[in-house]
Amino acid sequence: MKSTISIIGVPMDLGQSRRGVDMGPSAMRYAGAVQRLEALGYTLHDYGDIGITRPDKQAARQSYQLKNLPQVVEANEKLATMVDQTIEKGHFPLVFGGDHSIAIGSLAGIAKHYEQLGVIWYDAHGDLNTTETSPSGNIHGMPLAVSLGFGHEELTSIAGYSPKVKPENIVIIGARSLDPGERELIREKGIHVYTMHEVDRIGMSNVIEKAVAYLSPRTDGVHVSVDLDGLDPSEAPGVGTPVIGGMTYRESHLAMEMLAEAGIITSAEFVEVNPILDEKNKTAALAVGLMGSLFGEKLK
Ligand code: 5AB
Ligand code: MN
Ligand code: MN
Ligand code: MN
Repeated sequence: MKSTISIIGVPMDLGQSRRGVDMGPSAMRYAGAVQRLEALGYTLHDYGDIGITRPDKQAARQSYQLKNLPQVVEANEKLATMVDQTIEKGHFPLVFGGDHSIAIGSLAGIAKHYEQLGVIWYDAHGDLNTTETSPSGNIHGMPLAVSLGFGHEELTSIAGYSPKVKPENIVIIGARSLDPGERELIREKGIHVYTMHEVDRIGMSNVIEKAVAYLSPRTDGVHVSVDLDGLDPSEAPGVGTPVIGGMTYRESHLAMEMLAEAGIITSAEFVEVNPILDEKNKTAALAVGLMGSLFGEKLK
């Protein structure tokens, strides 16, 4: 892994309907993210938080079929530029959310640097909805579809190109809540999904081995997008869309440790930490622990 890590915070809650997830970056900093990674020997640059334009009236939140579309587009354009610049500098981009709609900007900034970018999507959800299939109008349920080139044109065209990733370069891990349109897209595009059924059946160790064996030869970089609701709500209570029956603390650490060992990860983001819904910053601390594992704590 690169020796310099650049943290970019995205204090955004506009891609969904529950307030508080905009405080995720602060909570992860408070839980000691910078110190944790410095202790592993990395040089850290914390670029602070990007500025988010809030809709000026409550009414504006409801006035689009996609909630807060203009503000989400603006934030993701900014994020894409920031991420792009950190990669230009030779740093490892580590993005703190914010709701998962920010993956649109992360991937937009990252993907232009890779011919075959791989993506590991650690999440209870597929985030593969489009304007047509979304049951909620929440953009945090759409970032993976958008990055594949499906969805609202203002979202897919962020950073001026589309698509960002190819369906065959994606692996979803931990899914247990998929909407009908998402299932259709998964089937149609042949996206690799390890649902909780597979995690239970073959174990996390085999899931990650298979994911790494599949992605490693076909990709030239891999982004890991960790939605904290991938974990069971008993371990990660501070999330806006909890789904029972998720991955455990140990399974998640094992996953991150094995990714560290594989040495394939070139960028990462930790999203959906909502301190308002959390219990004494437990979920933010969990996220920071997972960062420790992803950046090789166990290998030291
Ligand atoms: B998250 C749902 N599929 O589209 C939708 O937390 C939930 O980033 C999306 O994974 C959850 O609204 C988005 C029902
Ligand atoms: Mn999720
Ligand atoms: Mn998600
Ligand atoms: Mn969520």
